[in-house]
Amino acid sequence: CFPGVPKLVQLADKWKHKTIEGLPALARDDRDKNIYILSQFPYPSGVLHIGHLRVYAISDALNRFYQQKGYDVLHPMGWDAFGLPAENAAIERQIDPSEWTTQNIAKMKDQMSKMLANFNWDKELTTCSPDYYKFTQMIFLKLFQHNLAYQKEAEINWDPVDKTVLANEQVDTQGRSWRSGAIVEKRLLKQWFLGITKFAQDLKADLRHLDGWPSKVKSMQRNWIGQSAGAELEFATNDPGFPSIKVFTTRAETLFSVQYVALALDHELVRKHVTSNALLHYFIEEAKSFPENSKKGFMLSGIKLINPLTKQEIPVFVAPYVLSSYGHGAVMGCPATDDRDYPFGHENAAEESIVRCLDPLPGGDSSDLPFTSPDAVMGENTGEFRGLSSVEARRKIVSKLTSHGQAKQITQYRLRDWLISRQRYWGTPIPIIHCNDCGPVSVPEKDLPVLLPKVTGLKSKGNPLSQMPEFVNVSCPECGKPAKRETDTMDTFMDSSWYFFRYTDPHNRREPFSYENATKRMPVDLYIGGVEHAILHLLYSRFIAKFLGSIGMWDGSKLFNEPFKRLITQGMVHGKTYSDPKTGKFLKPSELSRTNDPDSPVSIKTTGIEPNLTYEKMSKSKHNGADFNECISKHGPDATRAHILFQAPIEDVLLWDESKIVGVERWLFKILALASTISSRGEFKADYKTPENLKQEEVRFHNEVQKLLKSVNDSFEVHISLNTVISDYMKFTNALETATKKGLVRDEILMQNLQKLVAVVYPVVPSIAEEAAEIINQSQRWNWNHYQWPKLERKTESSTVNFQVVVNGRMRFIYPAERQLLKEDRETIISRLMTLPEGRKYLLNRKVKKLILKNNIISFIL
Ligand code: ANZ
Ligand code: ZN
Repeated sequence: CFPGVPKLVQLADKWKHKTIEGLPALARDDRDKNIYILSQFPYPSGVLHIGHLRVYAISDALNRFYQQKGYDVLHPMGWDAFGLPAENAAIERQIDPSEWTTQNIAKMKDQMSKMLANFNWDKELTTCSPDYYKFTQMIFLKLFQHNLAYQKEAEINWDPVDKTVLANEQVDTQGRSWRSGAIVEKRLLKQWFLGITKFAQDLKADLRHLDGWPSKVKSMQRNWIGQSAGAELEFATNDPGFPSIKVFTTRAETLFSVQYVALALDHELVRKHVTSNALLHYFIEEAKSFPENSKKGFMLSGIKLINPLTKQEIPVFVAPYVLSSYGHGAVMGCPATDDRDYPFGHENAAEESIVRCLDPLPGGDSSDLPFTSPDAVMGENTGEFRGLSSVEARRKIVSKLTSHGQAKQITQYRLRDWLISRQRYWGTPIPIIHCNDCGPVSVPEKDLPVLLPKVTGLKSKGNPLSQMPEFVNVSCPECGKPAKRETDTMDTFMDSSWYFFRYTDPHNRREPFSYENATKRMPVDLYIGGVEHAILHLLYSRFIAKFLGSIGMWDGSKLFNEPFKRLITQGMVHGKTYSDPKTGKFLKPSELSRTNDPDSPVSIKTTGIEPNLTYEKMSKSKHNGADFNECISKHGPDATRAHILFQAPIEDVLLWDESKIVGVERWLFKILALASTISSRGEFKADYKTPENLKQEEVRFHNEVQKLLKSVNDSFEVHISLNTVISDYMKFTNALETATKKGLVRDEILMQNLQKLVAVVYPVVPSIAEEAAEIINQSQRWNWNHYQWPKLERKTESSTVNFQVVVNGRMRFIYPAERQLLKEDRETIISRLMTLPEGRKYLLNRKVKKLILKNNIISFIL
């Protein structure tokens, strides 16, 4: 710490009340100037960590900046409060999850006020509160009424530890649950889905309009949606009960290489045969546990297909490598050109040799199989298409088959419908009643919310709702007969897919939000959050926003009903990590010895050797965590905020090194010292303008300050580059300090610029700004509005110039004179210079051949 730092902590306490309130509303120049700044709402785990500190430091600085510029800023905060951790904590501790959640929210809110974050607490929302989830249910019912929520028997991912269904996205590449880490099992269950795929095309196409999004995030979204243009082709069968099979292909020109068709395990034709074929049944049961790249297959020996182009007969296999939920769950197998079909064909259709149909482009090599390049030339045995490029042949083949009714050009998406059912307690109940006669029926709007019943002593994992007869047994809203309530709750991504709309109208009791409020405030202008949400949360939110737009609940047509105009993804915060170079073991602070000098080397206590130093994701096991509360109570919130913004550009990983905070602390003291020094130089007029007759040093100072002010402004408004803001603050402070110490600038100009400095540092270090403003106000009779963002002034030019006098190419002396001098004639200039001793020294009795005037140079050729 810089000596005296406790003072920074005291100052924050002194001004806390005022700073967390934000700015007193300024008289606004323009009522329509509003902005919506949002940081992703946290899960109420009970503690904020350094990563949160980073996000809220960013969003609060932007929030205050826009307030100072006279905007009506919406900067709300809330809690993403449903989900497993609360439920698990409740089971462990035998408390009500809502109680646990409420306590955690209180703790985290306190931390937010400790860091001086100014949020619109009057708009706070909590997703587990009935006055929020009532509207989550209402939105679900709107989806249901538009056929975008439906039930389907589906093979689901079952987490045997948490006893719940997981979305595909929640299972990692090793087949483990993202939360419990357990190996996920496959089960067949009736589940609720949302029809996000109906919006796939817009979700893909509209990414093009999101100029304010990092391109990395857009490409992640694009890949996730996975659009591919191709064709569906029909293969006739010899089964009169099942006359044809459709396959999806992006490479129709490879029809000449097709040697089999492979079907997914649950393809309709397979299901038809499985009842009468015990071997097939056995194969399918076994195949469920095969790896995804399995080469195993089962031939449906009675069935033959006809290649629609070559009319050849080909066999059909059942193969686990075919995805049931992509295209038509059927692949035309081309061992010669596809790297998945090649090993499969080799293993299963081996008696025939591999049939090739493509040659490489001139100069290329195709000796290795499979030859997968999509840019090729049609080879032997391709009839009328021989010699065409593969792209050209593809087009012609599809159009030929289309004219025979055997093909159709289509676009496929990898995106699947969104599985939202969860068999868990702590979530929004799905507002549906199942009736034997009427089927699934909406809970009438007047009966919303379907309250989550209180459960005392949550015990087993799993879903307690299904074991509560008083919850389950109801009468059908349509026919009045006994019926059963749905007991699944919703995926919590559903809660967070619309919360940004609710902030625009948080107290509306009738509807999720009013059309007017949402249309006025949405889209969110600046959305700040982690890259970990780059895919799902953003995709679901975009889907729901587009859906709500499509049914006229808001008008976002200016930006294609997109919810987030500009997206800022902050990088992670990594901690200083020490490990033993021999064993690789992570070391605790207590295992290290260090001197008081932060720059001297650290050593391992037991061995005396120097540990390895790396920066890694903070975690308990690496003993590299920085504690939010500790940091703030040691350095104060202002220094902490400035430090975290200063250390790295927003999008980059931030290497947290607390010792570097000293520089920031020193800077803050400099501001306070300058406030005292300059204020003590007298009393100044309140409303003076920058004087006209600036001396050259004053001009230089003035211009430097203007340049920095412009840079600070643009870093906030255009580039959102907050590390640059801090370094510009420091430059500004140093310029002011130098000018003050050296007496280069009139005191009134110092005072004027001190005020500007105080105003512009406010977004990042509000209590320092308040304190400095108070110091100034105590010594001055006027009061000024230190919240007003300074207007940029023109750069000025000095009326006096330091002319360099050059004689025969060498600079001889400096002549300070008014700029007007340049307009005088040659004789006047010479006689003015001759009044100086240096002028006489170089010019007396010499003949001037030439006199050149340029900028601040007076050059003589003698
Ligand atoms: C023949 C072919 C030949 C194919 C070739 C590719 C290369 P993308 O681009 O990802 O959309 N396919 C179709 N349905 C499938 C399913 N249910 N499971 C697994 N694979 C499936 O991939 C499209 C290609 O994936 C399609 O084009 C099809 O194989 C395969 F040299 O048809 B292709
Ligand atoms: Zn009914």
